[in-house]
Amino acid sequence: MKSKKGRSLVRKILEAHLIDGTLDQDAENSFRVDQVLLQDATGTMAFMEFEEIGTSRVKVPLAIVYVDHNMLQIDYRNAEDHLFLQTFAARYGIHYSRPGNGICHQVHTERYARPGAFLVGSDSHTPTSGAVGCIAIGSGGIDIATALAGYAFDLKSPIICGVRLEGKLQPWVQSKDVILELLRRLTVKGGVNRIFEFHGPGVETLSVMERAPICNMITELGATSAIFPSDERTREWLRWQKREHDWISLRADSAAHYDEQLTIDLSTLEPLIACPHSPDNVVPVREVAGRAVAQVCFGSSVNSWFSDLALPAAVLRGHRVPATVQSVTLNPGSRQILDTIDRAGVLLELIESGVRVLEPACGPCVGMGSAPPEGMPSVRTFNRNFKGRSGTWNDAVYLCSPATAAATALTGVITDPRTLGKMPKITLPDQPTIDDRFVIVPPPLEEAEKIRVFRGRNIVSPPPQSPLGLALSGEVLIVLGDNVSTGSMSPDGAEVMADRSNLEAIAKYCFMKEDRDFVRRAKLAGTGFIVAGDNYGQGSSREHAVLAPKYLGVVAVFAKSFARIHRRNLIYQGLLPLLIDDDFLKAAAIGKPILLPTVHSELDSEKGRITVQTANGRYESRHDLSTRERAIVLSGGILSYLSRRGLMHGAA
Ligand code: MIC
Repeated sequence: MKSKKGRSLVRKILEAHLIDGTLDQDAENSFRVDQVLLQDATGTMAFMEFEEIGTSRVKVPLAIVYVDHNMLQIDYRNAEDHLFLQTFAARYGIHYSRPGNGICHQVHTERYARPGAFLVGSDSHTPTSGAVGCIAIGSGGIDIATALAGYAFDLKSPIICGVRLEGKLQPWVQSKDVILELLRRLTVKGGVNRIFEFHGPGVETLSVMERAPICNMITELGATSAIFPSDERTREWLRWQKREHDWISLRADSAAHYDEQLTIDLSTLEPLIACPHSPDNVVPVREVAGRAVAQVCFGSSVNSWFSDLALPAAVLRGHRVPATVQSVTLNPGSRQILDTIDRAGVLLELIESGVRVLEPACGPCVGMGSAPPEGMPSVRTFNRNFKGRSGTWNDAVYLCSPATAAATALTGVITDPRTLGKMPKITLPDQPTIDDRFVIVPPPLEEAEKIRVFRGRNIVSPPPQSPLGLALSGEVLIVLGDNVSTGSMSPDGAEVMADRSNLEAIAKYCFMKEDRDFVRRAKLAGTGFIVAGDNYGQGSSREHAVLAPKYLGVVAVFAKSFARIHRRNLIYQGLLPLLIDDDFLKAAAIGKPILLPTVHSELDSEKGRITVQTANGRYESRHDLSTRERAIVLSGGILSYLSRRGLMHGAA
């Protein structure tokens, strides 16, 4: 992130929000936050953490909580959690997007994201809003709780990767194929600590609605964010949303400096598909064409934009989905898009062809219903296909564009859409129906202070954070490979996610799909360690992936490398992310004792190493914690850190 001359767009927005730091390579910086978004599944815990800080009202210009994940009300839990969120939001000055209004990423991009803003959100796909030219970053609940209280957002200078887009997409090739191409090239860890900035002549060929899926799935590269310039296409979008007043022109200087550069010639891309069980397991659709599918799913926060739904309707027009396909579903990204496709006649066409229309919510993307049959391909326009995320442990989920999914829904087998002949032309309606009444605006402070927050039976505050001991000891509780997703520590699905507000309840499911004995073993051991390979904790921002193991006694995680958000979640909850090499991983075995005899004093020094005693002898693990991060872990987490420094009650 060097030169000030020839500044990238990322650099410009970061500079405009810089409170502390230099933005130099590897510098620790803090940024002023303009907007905060939360969703229900991460929001309940984040709100309880915000409460700990003891602020009477949020200290950020705009904060919104969207109810979009825990939508299957299978008992009192979600219903009562929603009441907690609604009353809490009103009490503390947070907008509340009611269930049914849509998925946070889509609604935020439609109604609130604006060029040049700095947005943080308690959901890993927050970067979606980068499509309108803002910096949008996902993080863990506790981090977002501090942002709500007005503290700056800390971020080590990201590596800025310029992606030059050239050419124009061919018929049947969509922007989803652009992000799948990036995943094919860079893998699920290729974006760690990077912000991807799209520039070049190909940019203007993509509307904001085509840019959004790319920004959404940048998360699958492990990236910090993605951004497009705010240009005439952005203006067009904001005008469509009746908020052209939010538009400003924002782009990189000519000859901007990028730390890394990539080029994608849009005209050379073909339809791509990510095969089970990783978003980077990408091949051309033609290579897997012909496989019979049991399910096709349209929609979600990635691909619910107008043509994502209108194109499948046009492809399926006059046809019925084959009887061999058990279900074809659509979960629209927002009430607005549902209304828009209804008025445009698209919805009726989809229903007539046999598509099962679900409510605007995350739905099957997070295993909230519509779980597929075991082992049978489910083709989805979503963003993740980690094993079991769909709700069926031995699932076989493929990720692709709406065009490929439409061709597949038509034929019943994975189909390259180019084999369908001429692509139907899609015309955008003049205007969507703008209706913000499903977002409840919080009352003014005097009124808000009288509101009693409803605390349902499943609202259980997390235990207080306590300082790190002088030494740590325990046994190895589990040994894992590369790219373990947070869905392993805290699984998706209606049953488990309903317990997001209750740590004791959710801890029961920790690693349940990998190792049924983990919870019992951890409880018996009392304290212990996780040992894993590369990119540990990829995927979701859910801090429950740290809180649940911590609740069960895990005190530190050894891994070859960590995913960005999960690493931060560990630190902010007072757990040590320790770096190891292959030999340590290979030698690790469940039940083996581990002692960190001098962890406190070593962490309190500049050493960067932590001594580990194992049955095989002495080992020096590494850490890459900044001075502040070390102090946070020593304190036992961010809340304890703030409290010990007399910094509670929110930023001044
Ligand atoms: C996801 O797509 O994995 C989720 C569910 O939206 C998560 C948030 C969560 O776990 O609550 C995310 O991406 O952060």
